[in-house]
Amino acid sequence: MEQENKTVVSEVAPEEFVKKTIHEEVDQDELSNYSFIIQKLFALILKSVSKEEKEEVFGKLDAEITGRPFKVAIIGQSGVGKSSTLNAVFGLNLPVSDIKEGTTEIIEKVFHMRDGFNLSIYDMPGLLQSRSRDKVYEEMYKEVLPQCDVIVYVIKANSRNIGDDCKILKEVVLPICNANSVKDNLIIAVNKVDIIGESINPDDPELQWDDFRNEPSEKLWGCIHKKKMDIYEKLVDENLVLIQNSNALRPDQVVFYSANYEYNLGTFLKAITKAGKRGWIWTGVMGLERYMNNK
Ligand SMILES: Nc1nc2c(ncn2[C@@H]2O[C@H](COP(=O)(O)OP(=O)(O)O)[C@@H](O)[C@H]2O)c(=O)[nH]1
Ligand SMILES: [Mg+2]
Repeated sequence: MEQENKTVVSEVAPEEFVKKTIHEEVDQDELSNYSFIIQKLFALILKSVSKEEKEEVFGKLDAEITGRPFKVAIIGQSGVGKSSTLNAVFGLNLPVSDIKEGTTEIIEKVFHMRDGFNLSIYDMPGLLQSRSRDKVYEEMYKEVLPQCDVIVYVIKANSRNIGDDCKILKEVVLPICNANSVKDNLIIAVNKVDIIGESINPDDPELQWDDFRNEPSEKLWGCIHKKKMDIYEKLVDENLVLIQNSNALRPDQVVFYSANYEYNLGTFLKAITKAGKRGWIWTGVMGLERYMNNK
């Protein structure tokens, strides 16, 4: 295992980024149930097929699943909930609020899940820090995003203005995705829907999250819905989300959820499943089991 060094933010703009890979072991207890759902499904479908054909299909399936890791890039400003989202959606145990501002390292964290399946995570900083640093980050995005099966861009639902995020998505992230034919891998993840009410009126108990039922009250649900529509409207205005434009995202590539309350993760999972060519692998291999255990 490689040693992780603390990055010291220097005043001088760095010329380039550094790449390193850290391997992490995952607690096997929770994951002891051998055989992935996708393999079980294939076994059922192929019940009456010859042994040779079955072996061929399983060989190809195994190559897809274990032949290379499932790669996820997560982008967003510090504090939007990137680590919390990875923990909630992918069942990880990353430190939250682990401020790592200004790093110019590309760190690939490889999680050895089970039965040869590996999950690779790239935790990427958001742009608009400083012009020189943004240049390096943009180069980092160009290097990493084309390799990823899922690219998650995290926004806070309680932001007053998502203009900056729209600008980054429109001018940097989406063009990189389109240039590398990975636009379908991109998910705009709108986190922290639980605190939309608090940012409207912190004293209104009806706008507080219902911890007991783990869902919004009717009044808060109304606010969340309104916010959702406002965000969609902005994304459509900016040509980021459009149904009849092959360079824009589909509406279902935008998900609204709460990482802390693990609320609406089903929608997130659906978006991952539909992502690009390999999104289904996560659901078939790990996600569906995790989702079913969660509900
Ligand atoms: N209320 C609320 N807080 C959240 C949510 N997700 C993350 N947070 C909090 O936001 C802070 C930053 O989260 P973290 O995952 O470290 O953000 P990162 O810097 O983007 O990785 C922490 O205090 C989290 O507990 C959420 O869904 N709801
Ligand atoms: Mg983090």
